Amino acid sequence: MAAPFPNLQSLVDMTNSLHRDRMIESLDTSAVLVKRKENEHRVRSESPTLPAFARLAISSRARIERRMEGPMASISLAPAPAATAGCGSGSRFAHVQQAPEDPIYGVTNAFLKDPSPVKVNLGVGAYRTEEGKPLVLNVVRKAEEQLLADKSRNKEYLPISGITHFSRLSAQLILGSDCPAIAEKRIVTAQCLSGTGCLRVGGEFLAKHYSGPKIIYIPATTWTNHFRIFPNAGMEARTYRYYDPKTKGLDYEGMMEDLRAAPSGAVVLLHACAHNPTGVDPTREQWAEIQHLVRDEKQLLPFFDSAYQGFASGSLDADAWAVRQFVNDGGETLVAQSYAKNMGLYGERVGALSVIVKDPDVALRIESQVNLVIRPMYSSPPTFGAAIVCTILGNKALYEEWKVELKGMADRIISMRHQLFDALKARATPGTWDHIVNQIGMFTYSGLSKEQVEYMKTEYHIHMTSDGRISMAGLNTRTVPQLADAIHAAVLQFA
Ligand code: PGU
Repeated sequence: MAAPFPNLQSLVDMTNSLHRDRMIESLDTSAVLVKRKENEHRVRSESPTLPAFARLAISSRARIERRMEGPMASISLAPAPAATAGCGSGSRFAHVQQAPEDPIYGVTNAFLKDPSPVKVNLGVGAYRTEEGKPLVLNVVRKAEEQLLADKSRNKEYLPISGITHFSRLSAQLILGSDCPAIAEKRIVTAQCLSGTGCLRVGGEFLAKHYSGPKIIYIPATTWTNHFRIFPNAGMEARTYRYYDPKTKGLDYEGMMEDLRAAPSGAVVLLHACAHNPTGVDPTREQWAEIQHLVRDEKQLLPFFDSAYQGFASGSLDADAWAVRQFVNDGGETLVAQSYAKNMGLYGERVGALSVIVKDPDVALRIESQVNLVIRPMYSSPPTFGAAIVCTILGNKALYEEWKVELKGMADRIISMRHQLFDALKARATPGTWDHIVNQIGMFTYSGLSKEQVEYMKTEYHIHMTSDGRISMAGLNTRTVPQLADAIHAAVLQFA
């Protein structure tokens, strides 16, 4: 019978060499860090001020190198010393570094770990009821019941680009049912995995097939995931100025200047409405000038991220206004739509990516290439969430009911803005707080500093992202005073 390790010596050699490589690598890392520190402080390596840690790293490396020149047998197969075992010695993944925590999911993790009974999560942009509970819309429940009762439904794979009916209804929702691009078949819409999936697929399609510069301009202050999605998709990400902390409003001049300086034909990411995290949107006059710059001056390609249609104003049409202006001028445009917030389908991962072009033949070819991006990524999208959307958008009564529920969510958020503003006024909290009522959508970009946010977490168990963003949808009448007290104390503490 063959021995379990036919060549024990080669196993010993392999393990030893892994240990050695890991040790040398980690010591080299230490030496590099030390070198950097040396440069920073202009400390010469022979200087007696060289830290003990540095001397140890350098001498240990020399020792190990000397040792490895001797017979392999002199190194035992014993477990690696504690110091290297800690960094995963022996594993082919030992070099893997701990990734930084996601700025938004990290808040949820900290909230879950907080044992306080009064803790409040104002981090993630997810709607909560006045009772602080996640909400499943009534229309969604009704659609689910209809779907479950329909025994003709099956679990077959969807086509690569999802349910065709879903795509048509989604395009109509964002562009308006009278949109010429739809009638002229100059549009390709694919069902993707919520807003993130649309942006990722759209980004990769552009990286592979866009004839202009593969550079996307992203607002300097934006949803943090944008900065990962596009480079991962193969696009170079650059920023344009967007938010002015002094005015807590749009840095319109800065934005125009940066877009004017972009290479002609570059892609520009625009938030369709309710800019995340700032809650600051351009006015309609400013949009018209942005459109002129994008289309006529620079031939930029607009890529709209629409994650909050209906959430900003309570009106689906008003919140789609900017997108429709661009699409209806006949120019080419991409749109990523999410149903996470406006239908509360967060975890169902339902979204639609539309590419609107000038020519129906081009649209057909684009469709084939978008499919080729999707197929090796996740093959085809999930069924149930999109079926819910189809049921609601395809049924007049349910659609009307949805609009009422959507407005209800938007109105509750707006009412939270007023309650928080009034509570700070009542406390005479130093500073101006008008932006709480002036900003639009799910978030207030409070202007609170990292230190203030940290203080509010430890002293008041209020959890929010470190940039001072408050998810207003997570607030309710009961928690407004707690937040106002926390803000008041934080402002006084770090005046
Ligand atoms: N685009 C913007 C501007 C967003 O704010 C979000 C979600 C998305 C796209 C993607 O949403 P999907 O769920 O993929 O449709 N931003 C939320 C949700 C949490 C997160 O970071 O994914 C937020 O809290 O900012």
